[in-house]
Amino acid sequence: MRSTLVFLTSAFLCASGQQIYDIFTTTWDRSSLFTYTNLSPNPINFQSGVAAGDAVIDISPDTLYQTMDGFGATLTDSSAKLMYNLKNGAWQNYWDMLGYLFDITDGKSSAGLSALRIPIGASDFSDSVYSWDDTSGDTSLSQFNINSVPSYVWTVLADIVSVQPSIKLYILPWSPPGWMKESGSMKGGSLQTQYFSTYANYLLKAVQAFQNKGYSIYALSLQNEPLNSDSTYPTGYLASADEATIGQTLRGLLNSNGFSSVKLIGYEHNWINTGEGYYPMDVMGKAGSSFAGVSFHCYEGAVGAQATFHNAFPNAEVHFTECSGTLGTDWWGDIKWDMDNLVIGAPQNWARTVMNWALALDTSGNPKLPGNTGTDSCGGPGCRGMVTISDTTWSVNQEFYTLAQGSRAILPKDAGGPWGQRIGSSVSGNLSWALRVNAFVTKRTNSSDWLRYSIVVLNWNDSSGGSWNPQPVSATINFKGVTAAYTFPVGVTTLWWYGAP
Ligand SMILES: *[C@@H]1O[C@H](CO)[C@@H](O)[C@H](O)[C@H]1NC(C)=O
Ligand SMILES: *[C@@H]1O[C@H](CO)[C@@H](O)[C@H](O)[C@H]1NC(C)=O
Ligand SMILES: CC(=O)N[C@H]1CO[C@H](CO)[C@@H](O)[C@@H]1O
Repeated sequence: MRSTLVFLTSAFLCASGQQIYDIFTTTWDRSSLFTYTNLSPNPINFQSGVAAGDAVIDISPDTLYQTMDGFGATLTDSSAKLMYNLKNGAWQNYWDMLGYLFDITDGKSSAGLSALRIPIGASDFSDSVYSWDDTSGDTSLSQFNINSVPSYVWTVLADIVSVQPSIKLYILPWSPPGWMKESGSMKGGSLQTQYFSTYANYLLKAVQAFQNKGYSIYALSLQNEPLNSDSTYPTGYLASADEATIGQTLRGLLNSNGFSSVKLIGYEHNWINTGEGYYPMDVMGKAGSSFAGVSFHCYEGAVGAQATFHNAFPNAEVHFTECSGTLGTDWWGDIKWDMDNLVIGAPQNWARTVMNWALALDTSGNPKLPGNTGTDSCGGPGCRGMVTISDTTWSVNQEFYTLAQGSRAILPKDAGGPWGQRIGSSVSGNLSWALRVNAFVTKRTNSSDWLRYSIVVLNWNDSSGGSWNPQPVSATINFKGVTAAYTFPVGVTTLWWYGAP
């Protein structure tokens, strides 16, 4: 009896082939907001003889690109402070929020953020200007103190890691300690040559200090936005040749202190300066064996710069580590831009990560560094956090929905199992322009289990002849010789199916 049952089950699987059961949807009119639909018991079948839709999505499962590290945001001091206050004021709301943001468990309707950027010292979203060693001239770094970080950061980090123990931590300073700079201040200026090796040791100590607190560091950068020196908040200029030099020293220090797995990431700045000889190219050209790759921000240039870099250094990693929403902008317009350029565009241009700037801010884009009220950092209307926290309540913004829709497509199917890897996809047909599509395969712990194939789709067919006219698109998905039909609403859709390895 038992063996008959097993036989019937596998016969059923073979006969039915791939099926779509799981769909997450966010629509332009917000009638669906990262809404999960389970089609059971009426899945969409992949079969032969299905007529082509108005848009035809072809999946190329054998065209394999980069494996994803995941989606995320930056835990600034300000974000941590707001989250900590939420914990004290409304314990259950806080834990609900952390679960919705960070739980990667298969089958959960949560974003499963898996990359977290943490400043080493103050940023423009801190209560005060501080580094982890503010003792002038302390070249032995005897006064180095990781607990100069406000304690609420450690509380919130511990809670995040309790929800998502495999989260990848990316750490980096907004400035070296002021005394190492010719300006004498963390606000602008550049590192003095005489402190290059001291600074490398400072960064090694940061990695060691996290390790001593129980956190393994995944990646380390030498300077946030090294071409931005601003006298109103922690920033620092660091020339590409100097980043290469210090990176080589730091790589040696990390390797000889048991941190050879910590990735060094260069550049950390905008989608410009990517021609031959420019910053990211220069760092990799001079110190390519010390750096795993480089990371980009969104505030200038276009995402295609990532591909320009990749083509010059095909073995180097590309990360996308910062973009911020602006308060008061159009919700659906932001969804379209973020999907096109970040959630779909960045991985299609080789990024392994897609990160928003602030994890959390209040309704006014605060709290900012006191005195930093000008237009220099998050000026004008202010920056929007991925989450808005207002006293004891929290809500998520457009940046949450786009990243969540992307993240669910690449999270491990098996606990502790492999992450999603980008695969080939293309769109044709009369309405091909209406869809932006990216595709991934997630491998399994047991090599005989079926692989998960997922697609993330933006339908931005929202107007015709200049007038507002949101239209769903009847599409077909071609996969290994069979076809599934699905009508994509105007908005974002993430769906998946399983296929034999
Ligand atoms: C595209 O439109 C043309 C003309 O309207 C039609 O003949 C053709 O079948 C359409 N193709 C697809 C793939 O829908
Ligand atoms: C992998 O899955 C196959 C088929 O279900 C099973 O027979 C095998 O025992 C599994 N292997 C492991 C290591 O779990
Ligand atoms: C702008 C535009 O061309 N919109 C198209 C959206 O899709 C419908 C059909 O589903 C077309 O009729 C519209 O022209």
